[in-house]
Amino acid sequence: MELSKRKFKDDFKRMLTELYSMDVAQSAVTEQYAALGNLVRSYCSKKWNKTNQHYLDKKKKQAYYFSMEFLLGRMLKSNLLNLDILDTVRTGLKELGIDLSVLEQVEPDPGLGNGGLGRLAACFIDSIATCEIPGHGNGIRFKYGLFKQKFVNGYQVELPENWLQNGNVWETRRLNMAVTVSFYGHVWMEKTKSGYLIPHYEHDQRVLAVPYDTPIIGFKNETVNTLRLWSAEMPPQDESSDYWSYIQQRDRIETISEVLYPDDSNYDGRLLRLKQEYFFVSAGVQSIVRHYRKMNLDMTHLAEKVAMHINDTHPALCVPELMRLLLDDEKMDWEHAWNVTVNVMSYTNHTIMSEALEKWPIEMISTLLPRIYQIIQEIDRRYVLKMSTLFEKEIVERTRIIEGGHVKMAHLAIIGSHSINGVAKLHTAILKEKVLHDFFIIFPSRFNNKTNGITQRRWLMLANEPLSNMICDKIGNDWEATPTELKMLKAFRNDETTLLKLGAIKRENKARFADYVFKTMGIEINPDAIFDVQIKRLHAYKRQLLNLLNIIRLYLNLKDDPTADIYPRVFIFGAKAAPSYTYAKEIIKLINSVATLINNDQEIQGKIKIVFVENYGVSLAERIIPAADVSEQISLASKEASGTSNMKLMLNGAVTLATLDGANVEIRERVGSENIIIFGLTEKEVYQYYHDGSYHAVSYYENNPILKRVLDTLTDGTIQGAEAEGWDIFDSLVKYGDEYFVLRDFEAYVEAQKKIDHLYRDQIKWQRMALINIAGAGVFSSDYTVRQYANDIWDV
Ligand code: GPU
Repeated sequence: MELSKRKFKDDFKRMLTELYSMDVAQSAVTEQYAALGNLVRSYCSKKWNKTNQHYLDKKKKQAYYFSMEFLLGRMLKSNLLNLDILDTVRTGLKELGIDLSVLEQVEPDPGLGNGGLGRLAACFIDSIATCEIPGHGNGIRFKYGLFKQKFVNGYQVELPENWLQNGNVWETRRLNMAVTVSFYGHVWMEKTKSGYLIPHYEHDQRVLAVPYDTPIIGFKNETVNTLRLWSAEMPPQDESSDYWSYIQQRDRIETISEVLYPDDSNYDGRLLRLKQEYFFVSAGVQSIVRHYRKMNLDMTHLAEKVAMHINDTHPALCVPELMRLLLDDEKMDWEHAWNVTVNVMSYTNHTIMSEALEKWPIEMISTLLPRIYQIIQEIDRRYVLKMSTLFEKEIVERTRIIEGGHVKMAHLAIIGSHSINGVAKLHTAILKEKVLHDFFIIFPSRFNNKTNGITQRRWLMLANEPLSNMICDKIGNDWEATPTELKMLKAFRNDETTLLKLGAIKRENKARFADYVFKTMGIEINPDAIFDVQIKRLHAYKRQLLNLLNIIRLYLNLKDDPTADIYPRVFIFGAKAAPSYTYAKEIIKLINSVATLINNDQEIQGKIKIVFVENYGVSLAERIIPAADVSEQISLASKEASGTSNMKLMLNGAVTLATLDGANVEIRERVGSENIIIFGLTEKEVYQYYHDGSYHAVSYYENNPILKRVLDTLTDGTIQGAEAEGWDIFDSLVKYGDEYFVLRDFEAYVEAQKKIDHLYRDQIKWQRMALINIAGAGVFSSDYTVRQYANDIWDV
């Protein structure tokens, strides 16, 4: 947008006066932040309204991304960038004596997600608006985001994250668009003379779903889409109800949108979670159908105007909920309603891990959602009836929705969608060949791949301005709109000046991060050391342990010989564990204990250090990623569906140290095997081990003396303060079979780490690798990913 510095300064001062009756000198940073936030919102409000009006006037088909999680991160700078007023605002504020970067920190980081899945949803809605695709997010306005992590004596402690405490400048409450969601009670079907079945709900509990809308601003364009998050409230009071039962009832209802479940890739079958899922699904589907009705079109053509996307199985109840509205409200017959539903719905699978697959006990669903359960039963009955004529009994039994006393949500999502996608080529192949093979036999054409992506705006232009500026100096700014243009950087692969400049920028970013670490944690780290980064949820399959075992090995080397030629290294971890995931919490404690041991051992002269940042999240990622030299992507092959931090880190010039898992495979395709360090078992080898059961972890312990010595430190008192954890972890690896092949991959990992130590010493060579990684990262822009969704799946 057009905005002069002068106008901005006037607007800003006026806003401060309007909101707080203050001038700049009197105001506190919190007030300045709120004034700026409100101003930015007012700047986009016209475009927002116009976008909506345009969609309505042109009767545009719109996509709705249903997701339990949207891990947005702070919005202020991102909105300024996308409105193309970042520089104007920054210098305008400076002239008023205000530092924009200080105001940025005032904004709470809304943690409405656990990890990759939620952050993907956030990158997607940013890209959807940027690519001028008519598409919106639909989710829950959790009062409490993901817990705040603290370390107390090295143990993870969870504290509530009250992100809404000081209000949220970006949202608009729209009470007039509230809808009612119904739980419990009984349904009975009345057959009318004309043959329709009309449901009657008795004694059901009604919840008012109130939408809060946040504008999602496209990058330097006219599109402003909507993220609609629903909040659960008490419906208008019934005269007859008594006061105290009203209060109790209100509390019960508000609990629905109170807190995000802190589980990542793990299923927790609690009733409240099922309530949350149905709550935002029903509210979203109802409001979409209501909006469609405004256009006065026939309901049988819904799929021509609406696409609904099911982000993992959490919103799978979209399928029976749309059926319910079409059957009960629109009086459509089953076949037509089913046809419409399947054409509207699409589903993304984000994991092959069985512990993440949702399956709800029949009695839970049928009690909480009686009408929905009837519909699921009918979907299941018809599925079995139809497929039994075409396929063997066994395959139909294995793929049906209701089985073994449970409703299988993935089966519901697959049967009810016209498209099922995985999130990286390897992941999709495993779905087709292994995990969802039965479904692939039945619905081969529904399966497709959409490799994940990340937005280069947040993860390069905002997080790493020095690098972003340097890239513009070298190749201009076409890459901002067309990220594959980053490939032009390759022209500089042999230009020493460019390579050294790249190294200098990285060095500055590392120094800035080192300052931050010193100020916040009191740990001194050397910006000339290799910054080796593993940032992701703590999960056994992601193998933070493999990283740790190598660190212990290095430490033992240095203890044997303090002059050993080890290139200085800082190992940086960021990871939250689900509060109930004991093993993951034990690993956190162990890493922290090893950190205490190593960081305080004078003898090793600071050659290796461990920094485990507290409360890892989007804002911390924005500080760490620009400072990373090495990107650890070391999951057991086949287990990481895609990964997205791998893409963010390469985009910032880190070299990937990886197994051939998830999107790492495609990163290698882009940069060539000389510019990525690959090690470890392949997916085929892992499946072979499963097949022949021939993995015996204990023999690796017994036959590799280095590994044995490392593992023994877990139990021999070397690592103080984590004795119980050390034993549990030792046993999990040596005694209980080492589920994720940590010991099997140890030697290969050590060799790969040695290679990095060696490569880094030649800075020209290293920075060339960094450059080629940046140049190859363009294809992983979520702008491309969402265009593929829009073209191949949503048809918008
Ligand atoms: N993922 Br299932 C999550 O972050 N949470 C989940 O509950 C499930 C999957 C991740 C995958 O682990 C990661 O590999 C992928 O890149 C990401 O989803 C986005 O697809």
